[in-house]
Amino acid sequence: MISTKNLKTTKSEEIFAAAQKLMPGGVSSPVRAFKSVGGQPIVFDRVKGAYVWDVDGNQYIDYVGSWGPAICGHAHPEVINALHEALEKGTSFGAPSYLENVLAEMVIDAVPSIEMVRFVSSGTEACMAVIRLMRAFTGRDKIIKFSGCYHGHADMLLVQAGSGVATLGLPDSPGVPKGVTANTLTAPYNDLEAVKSLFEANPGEIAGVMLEPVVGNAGFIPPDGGFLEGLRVITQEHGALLVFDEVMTGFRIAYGGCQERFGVTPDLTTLGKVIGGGLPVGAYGGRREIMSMVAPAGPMYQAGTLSGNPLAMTAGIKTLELLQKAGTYEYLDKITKKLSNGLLQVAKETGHAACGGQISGMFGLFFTAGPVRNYEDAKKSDSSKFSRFHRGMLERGIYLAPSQFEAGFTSLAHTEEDIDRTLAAAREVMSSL
Ligand code: KE4
Repeated sequence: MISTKNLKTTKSEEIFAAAQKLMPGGVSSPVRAFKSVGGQPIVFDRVKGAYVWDVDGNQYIDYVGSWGPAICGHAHPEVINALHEALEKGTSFGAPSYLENVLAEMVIDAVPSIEMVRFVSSGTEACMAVIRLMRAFTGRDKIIKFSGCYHGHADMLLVQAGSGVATLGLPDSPGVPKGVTANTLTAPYNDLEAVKSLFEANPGEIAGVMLEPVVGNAGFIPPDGGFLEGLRVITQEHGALLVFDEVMTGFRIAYGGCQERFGVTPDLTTLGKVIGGGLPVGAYGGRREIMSMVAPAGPMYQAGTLSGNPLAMTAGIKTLELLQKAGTYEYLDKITKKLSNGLLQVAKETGHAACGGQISGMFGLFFTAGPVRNYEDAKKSDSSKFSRFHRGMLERGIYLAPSQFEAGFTSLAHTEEDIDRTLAAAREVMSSL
């Protein structure tokens, strides 16, 4: 394994070597292993604000933010204090708690499509449950997803998925029976004609369409104008449901997510990451008539021991309270625009074909002239150049997502100085690529 030169990473290497004997790939989630960018993963010791420190004492500006939850900055003092108080009352109830009412009300007030919500413990669980709900409500079995979109690791969604599946270049996954994915149809992102053809070829059989309304799991890919609106019309025409997987974009693209920002209201929405403030949470919600099918109100079964966990609810409530402060999304947009535009400018000045962009606190960069409108385009980018860029930035104290097929995240804790430092490092690295 190539270790990151110049950085003292002795302890990281020792700990990771031991980890690889204990856990598959030495990690609890594949994308953390740096497989696609090469080099040793950095073993974190602690995080605070926009920064992480590794076990060797190196400090980095963090643009992963635990893959989205750290939108207020890592270990925000108000979140930590709220958790200290909550801890005194116990760590898990397995019974109704008022905290669930509070966070449910905040989610319902914020997200246009959500009239009722169910909490679970991960985005994967939320996406699994929402597929079952789509099928229960329509009585239809087929679903449409888009290549490069990732909706967690449930069997029926591991079809042409993004994120770690794309990162590791896996053809999908062994262990998923053909029968399970037979009902999962895929289309290229931003291709309304392909969706229309699938509906025409499967009349009355498609329960609904599920997508990342802004893609983060094939790198950052925004919807073309009219794409989301078109999906809304097509699904309504065919009596199918439209589901926005906002696990990553929820409360990040806007307080009300993509559906608020783009003005397109789906029938169902999945959430995660930010609403847990760094603790394990997922959620799914939507129109009352659909959600009323979920047990025990209705017949569609879904359950979870730690669902609605009081600590996770507490961290989520405090995080959303912080995000409600005036100027939050303007600030995220401002600093992330400066970062994204800066990276593209540096690439241009150092002679590298690059494209990318940002919306609010989410951004991406591809080493290709572009445009990148779907996963097929994303795969044409120079991912080996991305790997060298990633390592060069790491050596200069900048921690980017360790894969071309991931988005980057900023937080309210990132300052203009952090962005300037990042761009200076990018100029050095890109000049040497
Ligand atoms: P989790 O089960 O990982 O909480 O959520 C799955 C999921 C669902 N939908 C979207 C749009 C997602 O982005 C995710 C998870 N995102 C990845 C990052 N691309 C999590 C990081 C990881 O897998 O380690």
